[in-house]
Amino acid sequence: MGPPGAGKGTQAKAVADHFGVPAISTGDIFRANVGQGTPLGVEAKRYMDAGEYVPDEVTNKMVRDRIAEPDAEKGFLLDGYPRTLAQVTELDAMIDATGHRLDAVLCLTVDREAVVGRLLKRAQIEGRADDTEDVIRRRLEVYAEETEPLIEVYGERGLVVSVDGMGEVEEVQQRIFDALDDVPE
Ligand code: B4P
Repeated sequence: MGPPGAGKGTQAKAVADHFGVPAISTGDIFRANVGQGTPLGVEAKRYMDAGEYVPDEVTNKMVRDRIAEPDAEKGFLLDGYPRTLAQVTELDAMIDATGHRLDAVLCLTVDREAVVGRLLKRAQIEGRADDTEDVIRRRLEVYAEETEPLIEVYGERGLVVSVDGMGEVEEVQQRIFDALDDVPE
């Protein structure tokens, strides 16, 4: 978990590889569908381009289907999900139904100026439609309204592992591994 530009996608792959599980990124799945022009992609694009969240029903169904795939049988890392309270409830139900357990909720903390700078830099390299200054501002607002409160929800369950996301990618990665070492098996 973390605001747009915190480094979620950047770090997720390395953490998932380390634990030998797939990294399931809702943003990546949406972008792949947008690229292929599927009905899901056409619907998601409208929201993503405006900096809004894709509706919960659509996102929840997509994650439920992805988690049911064989490579997720032994566990998985979720990148960018859950982002709303309704998604938390749905994830709880999915976890119960599949016999999995939520081990930790990793939260990357970063300064607002740093995330804006990172996303504007990515805009120059990748040209993502949601990396313009106006859309970034909206994404940060939506994050504060919808997703930040979830940190308290998971904090009350004792699951939050907070990691400083400032600094070089490798430095942040090392902090993540150190913090996860302290999570009980
Ligand atoms: P995401 O794909 O999750 O986009 P993001 O929040 O920008 O994070 P991302 O993982 O891409 O970026 P990162 O911080 O790694 O979501 C995109 C959209 O999809 C959402 O706005 C929403 O519309 C939709 N969506 C996704 N999940 C949803 C859900 N559950 N419910 C509803 N809608 C959903 O990296 C950003 C940049 O920073 C990169 O260029 C990276 O290279 C750079 N960077 C990373 N770490 C750095 C470091 N330490 N130093 C310098 N640069 C760094």
